[in-house]
Amino acid sequence: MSEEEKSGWFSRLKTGLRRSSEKISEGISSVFTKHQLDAQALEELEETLISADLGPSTAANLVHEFGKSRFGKDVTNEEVKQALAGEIAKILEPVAKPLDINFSHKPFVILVVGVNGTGKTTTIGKFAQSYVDHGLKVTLAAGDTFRAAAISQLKIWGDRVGAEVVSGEQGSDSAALAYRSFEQARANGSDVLMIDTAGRLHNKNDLMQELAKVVRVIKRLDPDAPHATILTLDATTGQNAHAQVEAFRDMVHVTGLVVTKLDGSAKGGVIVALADRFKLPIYAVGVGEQAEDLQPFMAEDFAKALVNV
Ligand SMILES: Nc1nc2c(ncn2[C@@H]2O[C@H](COP(=O)(O)OP(=O)(O)OP(=O)(O)O)[C@@H](O)[C@H]2O)c(=O)[nH]1
Ligand SMILES: [Mg+2]
Repeated sequence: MSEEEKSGWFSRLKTGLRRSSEKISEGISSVFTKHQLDAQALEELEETLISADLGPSTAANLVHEFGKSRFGKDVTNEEVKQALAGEIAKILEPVAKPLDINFSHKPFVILVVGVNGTGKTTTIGKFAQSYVDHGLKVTLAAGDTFRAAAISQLKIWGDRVGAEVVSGEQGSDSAALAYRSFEQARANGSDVLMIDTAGRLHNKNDLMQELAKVVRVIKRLDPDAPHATILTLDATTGQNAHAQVEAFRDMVHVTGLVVTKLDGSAKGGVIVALADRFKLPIYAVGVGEQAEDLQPFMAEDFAKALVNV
């Protein structure tokens, strides 16, 4: 990324996170009117962080770390924000890992799972665009055979980015489709195969069975596949994201997260709580619906944007 692109991206992240960062900023301003970091101020700071979706345990840890070095001292709002951004960045640093493609697998198979509406199909389109931009050949599998609209949505992305789309009839077996897409991606010399999945079936058990079957069937062609499994999470759902990680982690081997809809969400702080609790890599974040709205997750930038420093 060039410096210009970087600063453009940072300002978009900052704008996107404005509703989240306002909450934290205003909370800090009202806490530190008296400028002394005492027990009550720390408690109020903790409440502010919880209300910004950082979660009770992460908020407690952050405030504890922060209080250790500064308790009883005079502090300014700006110092509080800077220090907080630093502590948040420390939590985020270990999970800020882009999705690396291992080219010894051809194709490198990426399975994308998540609750309906969290951004699976859009995220696939965005990743596909960036792979194609880097000169890679990409095949997409319309594994969400549950809805006709899902198949056409993926085809639109395929046409847009120049990726072959393997699809079947609505209601056909998604595991069979995944198998066929793998064979086709091998035959057409693809570097990457991305498999879309349904977010909702008749019930959670059906979804679990179907995802397990997709994985089982893919492994017949390559025991190491899928080589990455992305779970998409919608930032606007806040704390509910925790339950989604737990549910999907039990079904499939989730290797990393993509957190979408950070533009305009007031719950962007949930990323910090997720990072602290699950330690799963955050491959990228989504700040809009267009192909260029997916960017690698950068710990320090995110921490600064969240606290608005
Ligand atoms: N503002 C915003 N909208 C997004 C983002 N990512 C996805 N969307 C929108 O969210 C809606 C749902 O996205 P999809 O990609 O269809 O979600 P999905 O997980 O495939 O949904 P199902 O196929 O129903 O399971 C679409 O209108 C997307 O354009 C994002 O980062 N920001
Ligand atoms: Mg979809």
